[in-house]
Amino acid sequence: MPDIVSVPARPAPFAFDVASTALVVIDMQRDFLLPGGFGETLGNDVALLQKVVPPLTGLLEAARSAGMLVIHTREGHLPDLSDCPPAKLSRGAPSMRIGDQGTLGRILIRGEYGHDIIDELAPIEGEIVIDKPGKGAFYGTTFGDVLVENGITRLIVTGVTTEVCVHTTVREANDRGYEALVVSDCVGSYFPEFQRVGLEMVAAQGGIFGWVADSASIIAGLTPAPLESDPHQPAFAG
Ligand code: TIU
Repeated sequence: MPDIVSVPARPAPFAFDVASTALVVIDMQRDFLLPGGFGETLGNDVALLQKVVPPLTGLLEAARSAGMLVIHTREGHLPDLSDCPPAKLSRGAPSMRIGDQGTLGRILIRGEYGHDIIDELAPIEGEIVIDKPGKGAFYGTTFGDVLVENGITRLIVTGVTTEVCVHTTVREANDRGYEALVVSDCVGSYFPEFQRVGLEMVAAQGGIFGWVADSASIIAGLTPAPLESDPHQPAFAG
């Protein structure tokens, strides 16, 4: 694999080297993807997020094989809700509120079954998990310190939802000087229109706060091309 990988992206190719780039997987939690969780209490059709899982599984595998740092995040609160702003707790008219007992455990509470990452994308040994109380990965967490400690300057960002936690994190990253690539088929929204426009917003105006590419382009860049067979050699030695 070349030291520097360049992938086709909007608004321009995105170049990165594996050693200084992290794959960030945002909030792929049961609370957002499965019936009975936080996402459903807000009135959303959580099935819409399932399409993210197969391409993200493929990208995660490619990143792991390439030796890239993988960082997962989880949105959620302490059991006593001391880290949940009253405005977040009281907002809207959900069917259940944060901290209420649901079928996957207490809604959006750390340590509960629903708060954890879906089985298909479960972190493996050596991967970092950042628990965050807000929408952005930097607010109230050690995420920024982890990036500095690991010499990370570029982020490949995936997860849910595109216009909420992905956008907030990418905007926070941009303001801190990081270059972030959002993976179009590895981020998802409960609103197809927000998905489309959310991706456009990132790359518009010359990439006002990031880049956008699909997972196939990144996987192709991370995966060494097979060696060309020599046409002068017989296919079988024997
Ligand atoms: N509701 C919604 O679209 N998203 C969130 O509340 N959190 C995340 O995006 N993770």
